[in-house]
Amino acid sequence: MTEQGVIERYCRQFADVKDVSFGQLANGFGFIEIDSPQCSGKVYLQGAHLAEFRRKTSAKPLLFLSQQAWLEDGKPIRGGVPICFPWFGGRSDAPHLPAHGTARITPWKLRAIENASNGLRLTFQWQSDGWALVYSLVLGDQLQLELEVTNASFQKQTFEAALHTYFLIADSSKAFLTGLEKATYLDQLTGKDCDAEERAIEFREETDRIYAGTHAQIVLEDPVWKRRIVICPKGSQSTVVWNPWIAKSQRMPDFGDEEYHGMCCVETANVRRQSVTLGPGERTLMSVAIREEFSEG
Ligand code: TA6
Repeated sequence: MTEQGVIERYCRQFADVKDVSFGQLANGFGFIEIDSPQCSGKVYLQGAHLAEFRRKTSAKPLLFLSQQAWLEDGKPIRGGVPICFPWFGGRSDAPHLPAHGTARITPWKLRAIENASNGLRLTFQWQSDGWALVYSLVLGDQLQLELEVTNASFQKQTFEAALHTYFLIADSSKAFLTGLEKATYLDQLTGKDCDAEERAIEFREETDRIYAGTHAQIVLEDPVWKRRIVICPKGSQSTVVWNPWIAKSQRMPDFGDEEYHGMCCVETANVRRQSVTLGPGERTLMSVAIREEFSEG
């Protein structure tokens, strides 16, 4: 249960902030709603989880959220932008630990809401296991997400992180990704390292790949809705691309059997061989700017 007190405190603390309201689901799961001239959005306090985002001039929401998503304490939310930290995927050395780490299934503290030049900036913080994270989201005509990680312990530590972004698309069999043509990748389904394909990424089967290397710009082309989603990562050495396709969709209780048609994940990350090691007190930043372009006609 998100403490009732937390929501009431935020309501008082941010009473003068325009375009923002706080609420709780019937089960107490707390959230912040944004409704500004540029965009609307919804962020759950658990995981500082951006679950919904729609630019006011866009015909469609930017992010996918499963119709069957769990919205309850301690459970991951299937959609939006889960923050995977301090590890990515399952832990083979500790299989009892939650997939994708603890940050996405524990409460974050809302530290500030400010009017930035490019939108409303929400800043959250989270501390655990010798890590101190500051996550800021700017919701405006574009979406900007920035994760700052500090090693708050007295010894060297290594982490993996991913902004596990679920994008809403019309038809995954017609959408395609450009910008990764020259990147090698680890196929998570086979465990094999693969050469660059030198062509756009299309979805015809379960696709679960970790692309290595820095990428200036990745574009998710959605020809049906005539939308280009332009993804500009910084401080990210990995990009994860995922569509569960048929069989995996049927195995996920919090995901509809047919929902793979309308989504794909393009994740700004530092994972596996691109995990990050920080000395005591060291910090690092990973961010992504996401904008939409609609073609006429
Ligand atoms: O990012 C791709 C991936 O690692 C897939 O292997 C799949 O497991 C997906 O994440 C979802 O993970 P989750 O723990 O949210 O079900």
